[in-house]
Amino acid sequence: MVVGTPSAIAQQKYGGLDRQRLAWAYRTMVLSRRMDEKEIQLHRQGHTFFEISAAGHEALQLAAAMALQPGYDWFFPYYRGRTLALALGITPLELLLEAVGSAEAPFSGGRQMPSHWGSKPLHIVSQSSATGTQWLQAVGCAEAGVYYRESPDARQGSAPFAENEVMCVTGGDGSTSEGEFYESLNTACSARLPVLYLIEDNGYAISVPVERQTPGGNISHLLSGFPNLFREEVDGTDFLASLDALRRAAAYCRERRGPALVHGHVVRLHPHSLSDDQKLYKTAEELAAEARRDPILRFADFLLNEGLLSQEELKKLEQEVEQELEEAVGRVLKAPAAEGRSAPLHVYSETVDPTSSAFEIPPRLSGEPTTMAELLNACLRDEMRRDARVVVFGQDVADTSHEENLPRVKGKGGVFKVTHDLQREFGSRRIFNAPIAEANIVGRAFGYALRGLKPVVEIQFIDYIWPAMMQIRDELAVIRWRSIGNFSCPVVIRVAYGGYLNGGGIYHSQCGESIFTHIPGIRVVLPSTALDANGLLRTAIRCDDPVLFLEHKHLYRQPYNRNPYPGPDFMIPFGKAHTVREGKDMTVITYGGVVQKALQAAGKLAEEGMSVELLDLRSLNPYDWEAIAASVRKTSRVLVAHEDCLSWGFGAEIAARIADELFDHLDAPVKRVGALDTFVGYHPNLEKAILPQASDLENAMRAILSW
Ligand SMILES: Cc1ncc(C[n+]2csc(CCOP(=O)(O)OP(=O)(O)O)c2C)c(N)n1
Ligand SMILES: [Mg+2]
Repeated sequence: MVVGTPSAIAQQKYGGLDRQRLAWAYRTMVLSRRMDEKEIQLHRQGHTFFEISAAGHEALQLAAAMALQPGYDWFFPYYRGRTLALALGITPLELLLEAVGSAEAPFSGGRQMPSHWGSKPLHIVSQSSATGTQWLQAVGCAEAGVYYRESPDARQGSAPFAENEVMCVTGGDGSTSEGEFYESLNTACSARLPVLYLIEDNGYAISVPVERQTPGGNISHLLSGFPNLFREEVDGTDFLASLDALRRAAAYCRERRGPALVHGHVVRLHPHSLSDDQKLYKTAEELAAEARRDPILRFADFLLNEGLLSQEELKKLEQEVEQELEEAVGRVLKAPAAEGRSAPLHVYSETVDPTSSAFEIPPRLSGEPTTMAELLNACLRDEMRRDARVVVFGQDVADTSHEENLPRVKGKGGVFKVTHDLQREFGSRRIFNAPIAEANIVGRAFGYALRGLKPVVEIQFIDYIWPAMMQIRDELAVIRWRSIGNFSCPVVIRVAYGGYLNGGGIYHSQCGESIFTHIPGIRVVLPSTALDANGLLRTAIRCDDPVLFLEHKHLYRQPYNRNPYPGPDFMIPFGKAHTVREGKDMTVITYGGVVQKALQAAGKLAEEGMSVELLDLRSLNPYDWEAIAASVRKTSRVLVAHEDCLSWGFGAEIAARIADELFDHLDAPVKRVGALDTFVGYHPNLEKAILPQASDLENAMRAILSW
């Protein structure tokens, strides 16, 4: 089945490969297979801790590598991609160093399981174990290339893109069941992106057969309705047929006709991984039939039958492989193991410290005080003017997707208008709407950031961030750590959150900050005033870590938190609390929507002569422990208050640390105020009972002061 008309590729004999190249192809497949077998042996001997095999997939992967170009095209492989990696230029020594988890393992320093490689010079992106996150990342990577081509101002450093580059993304039959697969096709097909999907269909996802994954059992048939998508089905155990198919697909992508999907039927000759026993769910007949389709045996037969290589020549190649492997194993077994003390490295950027004085630039105030929404908008405008790499996308963020209508409409610019009017200045290439698919937004942003762009994406409500959680938790937060700093994706995710709305209900009032502060590798920032929002967003955009930037909906347009415009350079470092009011009798630590409530309560107590110190943390990861400790040492009494549910909340962490490190300074128990452990109800009576009110804070303060 071929859909679309690929450009004519000369049908030369043996795919135009000469004897030498065919011999190299055979050797590479054998090397891959023998490495799998060797790693299984090393596992039995206790030298490695996991193994996952490419056996049966070799021909298809080799064909992909030969149809494309390392260091020019981009590769998002999955964990079964050993032959692809070897054929693109990763060495057996490098793979084995990863397998034993050596400190010298070049891609992960012993952090990743074997078969999760990534090489910057070869454009092989560090991969996770999650099935299906790679699809959207490849799409974002392709968009970044298009962006660079069309926006010369954004190019920095050497050759950030290549003409006609192709993103090759691979995955198994099972991983096409993930929603993100379809979310990626949505954008790749709509924007005709040069993404080459290679589906390595071995008929199983661990023990689940393909007909239980894919309606009709055939993914390329299923996708027949997707516009602009080239599709071709091929016997992936036949090397030359696979090479032909992949070359046609690559040509289609290079000609910018759209994405292409090659559906290769392969066999999984080994169990899913060393933790699996496939005899438990495959019959002996099935296993024998798979063995007969072994791509290496098929290729050897072909080479012999065509008289291209003799039996002796094949043997000689196999012996060469054996020797190369033995040498590599000998070196690897002497290599130093990963050391525990390396663990903290590369969680965050090691070169850009957003808590440093470099991010402390004072405001130059001008004009009348204005709202948080306005000053966020001003910051985005300033940063987009300053740096052509800043790209904004999300649901409804554009003024209109019909650009030609811009002169005739006022423009949407976000459901809270934070991005209003930016499209008019910066155009639809730099600020545009995304489909209602949160993983799509974050997964694509990953691909943009990977290539040095600065995506500032919007998730419309935190209540709906959860489809993006896999991309946030397993990808954005981890990529720097898992690749020992070789790759990073410093995306800014702006998210509207919070209640106190009188009618927000369950699905427009959530907080959830502690879910994200619990993830290492991601900064969490949460301003309560217009000025802080402006300065902290600028720091978020200029820093080198992924940032979750939480914007409280109730605070977007309050009269009490307005400020004048602070100029285009104003920045506030992360991890610096703001002392909202000074006091000596007790400390209240809070942030976001509760700051104002705490201020009201403190004002009441002040009328009775009690003096409360109020800290607004402003950023939660990192948070300002010095300011907390200094204040608690001064007042000896402390309340931690937040809008999110009380139990397992951010306050629990702060309270525990105070109890641990400041016990000697306390004159009263550490108290917490938070929402009831329920959801936020629609009727104002419910919301009032559920979310912390100024009176709740006042009562807690009185209780602490009465000790
Ligand atoms: C999101 C996610 N869910 C579950 C798993 C556990 N898991 C690892 S591989 C796998 C099967 C994948 O099958 P397929 O995509 O067909 O690839 P194959 O291993 O057959 O090459 C599963 C369920 C995972 N790694 N990621
Ligand atoms: Mg499979």
